[in-house]
Amino acid sequence: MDVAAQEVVLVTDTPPESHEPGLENLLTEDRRFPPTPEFADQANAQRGLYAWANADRPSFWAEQARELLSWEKPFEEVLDWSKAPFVRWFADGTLNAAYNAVDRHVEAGIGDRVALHFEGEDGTGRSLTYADLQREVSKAANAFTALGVGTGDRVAIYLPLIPEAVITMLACARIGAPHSVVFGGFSAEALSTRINDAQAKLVVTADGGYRRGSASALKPAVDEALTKGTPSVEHVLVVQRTGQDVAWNDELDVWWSDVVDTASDQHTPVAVEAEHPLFILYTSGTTGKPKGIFHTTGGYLTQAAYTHRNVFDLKPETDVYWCTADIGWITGHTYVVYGPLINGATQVIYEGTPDTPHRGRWWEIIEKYKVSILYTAPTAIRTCMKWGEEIPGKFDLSSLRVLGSVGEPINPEAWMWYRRVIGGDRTPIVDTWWQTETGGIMISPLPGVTETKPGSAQVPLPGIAADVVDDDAQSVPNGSGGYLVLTEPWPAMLRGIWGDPDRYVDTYWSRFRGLYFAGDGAKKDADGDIWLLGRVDDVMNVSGHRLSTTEIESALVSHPWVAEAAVVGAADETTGQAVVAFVILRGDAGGGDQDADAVQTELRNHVAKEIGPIAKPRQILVVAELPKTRSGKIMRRLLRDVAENRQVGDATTLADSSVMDLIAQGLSAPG
Ligand code: 6R9
Repeated sequence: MDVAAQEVVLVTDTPPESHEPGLENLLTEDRRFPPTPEFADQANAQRGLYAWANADRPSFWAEQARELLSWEKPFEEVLDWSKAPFVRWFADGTLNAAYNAVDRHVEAGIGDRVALHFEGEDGTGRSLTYADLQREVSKAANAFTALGVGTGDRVAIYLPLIPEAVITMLACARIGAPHSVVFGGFSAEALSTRINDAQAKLVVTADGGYRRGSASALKPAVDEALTKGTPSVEHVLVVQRTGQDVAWNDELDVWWSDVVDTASDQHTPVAVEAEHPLFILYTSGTTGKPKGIFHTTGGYLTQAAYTHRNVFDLKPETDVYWCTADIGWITGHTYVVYGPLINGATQVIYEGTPDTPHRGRWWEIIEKYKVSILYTAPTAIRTCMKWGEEIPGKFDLSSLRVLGSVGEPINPEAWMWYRRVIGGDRTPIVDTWWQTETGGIMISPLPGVTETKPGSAQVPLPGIAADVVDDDAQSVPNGSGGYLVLTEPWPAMLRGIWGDPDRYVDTYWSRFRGLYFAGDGAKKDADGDIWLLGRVDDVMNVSGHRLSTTEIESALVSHPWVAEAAVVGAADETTGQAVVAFVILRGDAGGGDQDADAVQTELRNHVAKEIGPIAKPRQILVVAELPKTRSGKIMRRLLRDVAENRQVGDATTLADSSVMDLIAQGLSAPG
């Protein structure tokens, strides 16, 4: 059966037996990958970092802040936690983010190092050195100022992943105007809500961008967002990317080529206080209105630079780094813009999709630029698994030396595939747990130090304190599960929810007194290493047993027929909740040739064997796609609607809004 044209299979037989507690499968993972001596010897981060940080956490961070950043006025104060949960770091110091990311490298004599290799989806591209970036960012800063944007004013950014997106973010930082990037795939409605919540004065957009081989328009969404009433907006600045026709409003709209390209390339960065807001970023959130998470300058940049240098073992003189995230996601802020540029890295940015014009596009890019560090999401890895390993096999990936993963728990089998097929069984993998709210990586192996375990993010970084607690906020013993919490303030901590301090306290600090509640389930294994189990809202309760969606998904993906799986709990008269699984079969491994019943039986038995009969899905639905947000998170809420035969709820944050129709059509088709 062809993967693209699969029919949906629906089985509704007996509920799973309820006599097995099970669910130990992730904890019995016994594959281990110690760092090679060669890697360990040359690594930026050595084991001693943990002891150093543990000895005095605030001074450790102060050292990092002094070493990794250039301050206009050095700070004396380090941490102020006296008004917890509102935090201040390095508060009496001043600095500028764009100066740190760009100018100081030019001053240090490395202005001709490439900062960005831009690869357009259409095959066009250009490379910008740090000196180029300094000129471009200065021009944009002058133009924004001329358009009336001052220090403290907010700028909304609605752009494809092109150099102007990075330039715009840095130009905002240069004048101290907090940016609010809205992912280009979001609707006009989502855009207008975010513009209004932040009261943005300027919107920077483009005529369009290239996606899946064609020019897709962006400006019409801005035009529509503005018709909904956005009184704060004074100008819309439009980059010409595709050359497609746009509607024009003479009072508001200005072309980038008219005002930025013609502006002076000399500009003095505005030094701001360490606690000056650098950006607002709205999180998709499963319920309620989106939260405008805001980050400030000194602490955020310290952790961005520190984690980027140590977790990816960055050697700025020789590495070519590529993070595949869009700038509309926090990963794009911290690990495309601020972390790498502050560290003087050379990096690749790619505008388009991995399968345009062919499914080897990413691997071709790695071969072309000799990428040595790759940072991507489990969803992308599983998609590539589904397409088959012969595709990456056609390219020379020998330049790679570190691989990273972020966004969701990575299933052990996807981890193994990533290491073997992409990493040539040679590269360390860093599975990095963090959130929009944490600003930077929090839990991750260190590539020259940690013996890695497929599927586990393992240990808090030096300087970070995390724990797993039970309902009463008590630390759980090794071998048990509970909720992930952060127990000490960290420099890149969110400073709040824009305009709503109470919601900040309620959401993150009320569940457990004095602890930051991350909203993720987690377990500690026998060694005390942390395994992330998905959002707490995704935990199911089947016959009184708490089952994690991640564990069952990992069990399904460990079967050779399965490329991707999403599991939800659906209301069930007998068991309270029942497990419903949505699976995508692998084209290359026999799964596609099986008939529906065989797939059902085989996969249900497989889950029973891997985890226990309690975890057997009541239904397994074979689908061609899963509904995902742009950052690759499966929207289980929508699948739950399907599993419970409800009308599908709000799907506006889906990367591809047609997916739910596809699933619904499949369900009603005979089969
Ligand atoms: C960076 C980012 C945050 C949520 C987080 C968790 C999930 C991210 C993960 C992971 C397991 C990892 N998550 N990384 N779960 N292992 N390595 O993704 O930020 O979009 O705010 O999402 O993503 O559930 O709470 P954000």
